Amino acid sequence: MADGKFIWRDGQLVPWGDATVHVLSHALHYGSGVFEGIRAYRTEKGTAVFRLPDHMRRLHRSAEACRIPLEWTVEQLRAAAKEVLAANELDSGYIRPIAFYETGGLGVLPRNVRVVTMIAAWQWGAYLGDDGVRHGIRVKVSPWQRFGRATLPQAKVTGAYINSMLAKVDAVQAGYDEAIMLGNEGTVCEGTGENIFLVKGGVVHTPPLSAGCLDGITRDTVMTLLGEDGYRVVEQDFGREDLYQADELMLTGTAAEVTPVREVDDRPIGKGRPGPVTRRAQALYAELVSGRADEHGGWLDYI
Ligand code: PPE
Repeated sequence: MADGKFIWRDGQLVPWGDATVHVLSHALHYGSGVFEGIRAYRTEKGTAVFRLPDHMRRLHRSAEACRIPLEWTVEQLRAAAKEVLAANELDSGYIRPIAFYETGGLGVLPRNVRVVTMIAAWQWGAYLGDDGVRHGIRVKVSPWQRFGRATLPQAKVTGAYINSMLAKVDAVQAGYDEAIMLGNEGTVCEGTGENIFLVKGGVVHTPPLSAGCLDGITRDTVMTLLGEDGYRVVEQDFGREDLYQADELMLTGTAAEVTPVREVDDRPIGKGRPGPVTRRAQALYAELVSGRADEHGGWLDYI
C-alpha cells in the first residue's frame, strides 16, 4: 500500500505518517475494535461513495453490540469519509473507518480506556486479483470453522478476523485463492471477507444470516439486483456437497465486489468458468456503482 496524505482522526486530518497508536493500545492486545470497508467509484457526475450511510450505520451497530462508545454520529462519519477522499485527492478508492479502544489501561475490562475513531482511504484494486474477476478463483473449504456463536457474527469486530486470517493463510499456503468457511451447524457460511452465492437450476441461493455470515451490504445489493432482473433469490442453507454440484458460485463483498468461483476443492464448478448469472451480477453491479444504472441512484453518495 502506498502512503497517502492524510488520515482523519477524531475530527482532524493528520498527516498519514503521524496516524500512529501506542503499543499498549487495548485493541492491539484484545482485538477490541470495530471497522468498515467502503468503496468510492469514479462516475460521470464525479466521485460517488457506495451505500456510505449503510456502512456507517453498520459501524454503529457493531460498536453497540460490543458496547464500545462511539463519539461520532453517522452523519459526522459520512462527512468525514468524504473529507478523507478529498484530502487525499482520490476520485475512487477504498475507505477504512475503525473505532477502537486505545490507551488508558490494559486488562480485558476496558475501564477508562479512550476510544479512537479514524478513517483512511487508499487505492485498492481487485481484492482477489484481476484474473479472478475475469476467469474466476479457486477456493478450498476451510478446516477452520467460522466463529459463529463464539462471538458476534453480525458485527465487524477486528479481533474476530483472526478466524478469517487462519482460514485465508491456510488456503493460500495450499495454493488456493480463498477459503470457504462452514458455520456452527456445518452448513456453508461465507468466505474470509466475502459472502457467498450459489446458482443451481437458475435459482440463486445465499445462506441466511442465521448461518453466521455477515449481513453484507454487497450481498444485499446483489440479492436486490438479481431479484429485480427476474431471478428467484432465496436465503437458504446449503452444505459442502451442494458447492460441488453448483452450476455457478460467486463471492461478494465491498473489496471483492462480485468475484466468480471456478473451482472448489479442485472440482470445477459448472464449465469451470464464470457462468451467465455471475456475469449478469457483475455487470449489474458495475453499472450501478459507476452511476450508469437507472435505479437505486440513492445508493450513490456524490462528493
Ligand atoms: N463477510 C465478511 C467476513 C467480510 O469481512 C465482508 C467484508 C463481507 C462478508 C462482505 O460485506 P460487505 O462489504 O458489506 O458486502 N469484508 C471487508 C474487509 C476485507 C478485508 O480484507 O479487509 C470488505 O470487503 O471491505
